[in-house]
Amino acid sequence: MVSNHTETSVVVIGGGVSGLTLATLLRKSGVACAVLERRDRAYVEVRQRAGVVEARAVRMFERWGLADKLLGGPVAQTIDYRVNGVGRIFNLGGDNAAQGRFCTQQMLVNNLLRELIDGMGGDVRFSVADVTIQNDGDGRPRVGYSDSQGSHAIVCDYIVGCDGDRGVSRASIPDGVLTSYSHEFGYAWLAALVEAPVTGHPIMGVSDHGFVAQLPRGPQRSRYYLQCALSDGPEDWPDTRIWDEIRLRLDDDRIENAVVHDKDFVPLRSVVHAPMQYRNLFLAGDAAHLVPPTGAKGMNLALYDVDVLAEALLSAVRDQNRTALDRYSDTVLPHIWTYQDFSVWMTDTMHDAGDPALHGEFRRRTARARLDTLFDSPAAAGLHTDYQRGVV
Ligand code: RFL
Repeated sequence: MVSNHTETSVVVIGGGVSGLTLATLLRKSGVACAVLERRDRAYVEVRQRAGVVEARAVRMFERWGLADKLLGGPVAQTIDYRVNGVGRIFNLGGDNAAQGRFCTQQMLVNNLLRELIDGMGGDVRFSVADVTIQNDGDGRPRVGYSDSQGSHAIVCDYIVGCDGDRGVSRASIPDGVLTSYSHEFGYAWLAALVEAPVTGHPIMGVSDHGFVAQLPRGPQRSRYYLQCALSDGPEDWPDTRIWDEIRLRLDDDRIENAVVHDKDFVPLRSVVHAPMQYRNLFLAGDAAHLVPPTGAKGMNLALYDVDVLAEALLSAVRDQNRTALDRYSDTVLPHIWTYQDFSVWMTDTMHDAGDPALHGEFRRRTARARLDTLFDSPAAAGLHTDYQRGVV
């Protein structure tokens, strides 16, 4: 077995959307950086998740001169909020509205890989295992890992943990440093990728039988989300049940069965780990916080973190000024809490307004009143639009 020691400025652990975006921003700015990813490139390229890059994040990519290379075209500026099959179209547009761009997380990750590795010769090491972090303040930080060639160590100035909720970065921080704040909603979503496009507007559907959504995932496909029990698994949801429930919850018998490509079960929960830094280790994206997917903010918050972090790392590396880096957690957390609040609002509203067995008739009526307010009050509609765009 070979043992290698190398050196760089920033080691990014995790080559998902946050790690690859950060590495691309740093590389573009001339900062030396290596990404360690435990999966192989083919796996990372096909992993499916989020769908829309919000308007704030579009502006961020424009600012870094990357929007046209990385993002797709403008996204639908409407949401069809349905209650038991009756639709009302909420318009996110308006004159000169900053627009989100349609870009599945998979498309963005593929474009980032192409730009970073194939375009800029970036250093992304796939299929690594046994990542260890030395960040005890005694000398420069050091990241160890192994791969098919043997064991390796990288000496660096800064480490960024972009390795999701179950990664090694947050776990390496000593007990007592971080506080975890969490909320469990008590139900889950079945996420089904199907061979059927959205034909009208993206749908967020309230129904007496539980929540249902249909969101675009390319010209031929869409993803349906169905509220289900936390204990549910694939054996509880054969394809025929999925289509029966979609027809029932949207109150539309005309919907035809189509191919279901995959089914994922996602427990709905909200978590923040704070502070998002310890010595020379910084956490970004799902490694630091989780939101329920109802507000479609997880990827967008990850992009926010790495935007702030990239600027702070540039100041630290290029100008030897650590002020912004030391304030990283304090800078991003207010934004994270704002969108935690929006995600809780969306989740409670869309689920409480549906099946009264969940939280009772009183909560159902207040949640439906909240939805009505979006259509009755221009002030409420304006605020909702700003949340959707990510500019609150
Ligand atoms: P990722 O994308 O999970 O990437 C983490 C990477 O770290 C690697 N890794 C390791 N590498 C090295 N060593 C280790 N020990 C490692 N452990 C893990 C992993 O292999 C992976 O490559 O986290 P990141 O970058 O923080 O990005 C977060 C987003 O992926 C996430 O927030 C979104 O997908 C959330 N999300 C949505 N966000 C939106 O903004 N809009 C949406 O519409 C939206 N829909 C969704 C979603 C998440 C969903 N699921 C699956 C929870 C819909 C669903 C169903």
